[in-house]
Amino acid sequence: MQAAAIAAMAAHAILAANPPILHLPLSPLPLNHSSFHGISLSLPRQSFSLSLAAKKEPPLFVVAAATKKAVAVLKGTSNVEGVVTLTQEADGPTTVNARITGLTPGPHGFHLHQYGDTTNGCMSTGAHFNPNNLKHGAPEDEIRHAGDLGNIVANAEGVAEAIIVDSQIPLSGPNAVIGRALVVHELEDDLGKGGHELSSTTGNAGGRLACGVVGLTPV
Ligand SMILES: [Cu+2]
Ligand SMILES: [Zn+2]
Repeated sequence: MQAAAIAAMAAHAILAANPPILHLPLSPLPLNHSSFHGISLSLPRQSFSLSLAAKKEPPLFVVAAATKKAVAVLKGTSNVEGVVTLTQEADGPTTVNARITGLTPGPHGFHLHQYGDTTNGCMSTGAHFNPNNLKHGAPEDEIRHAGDLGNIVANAEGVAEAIIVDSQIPLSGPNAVIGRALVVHELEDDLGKGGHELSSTTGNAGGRLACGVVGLTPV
């Protein structure tokens, strides 16, 4: 409700700002008849101050700062499946809410991969999302792929439920993860510290059990 109200106010602000901006082209009017001088002289002055005010508080910024929500439905060739939601308030961190079933009990690597392409199953989602060209790591590491979300842990029933808060997987802007894919792996992600040749690229997390493309959903 609050976000809708802000959006409505922003929409109103845009509408209210439009007439003064539209008045600007009227400034050549002083070339017209002398009887209109009084009006045409005062109008540009008014529109100048109003358009300055509009620049100070761009209404579009308010709209862009509203809550954003996305969802990924994970599926694969096994019976592993799940639903993951991603929510971001303004420019804050993204909260990932995951529930994945059909896993073997224990930790499983969980990453945001580069592409939302599942033409060849989870294999075509590419490598870990890595806009800063760094090595694989843990979510809390400074040196990590943006897509490194660590491990999710399945219980004895094979169900993994996790809430992850991360600031490197925004839902808008140049590094937005909309259109990319979430992948859950066969094995534990060693977070780059396992000493395996794959540790610095994939955390040696094994096969890709299920994946899903991150898409926008209503807030
Ligand atoms: Cu992965
Ligand atoms: Zn990684």
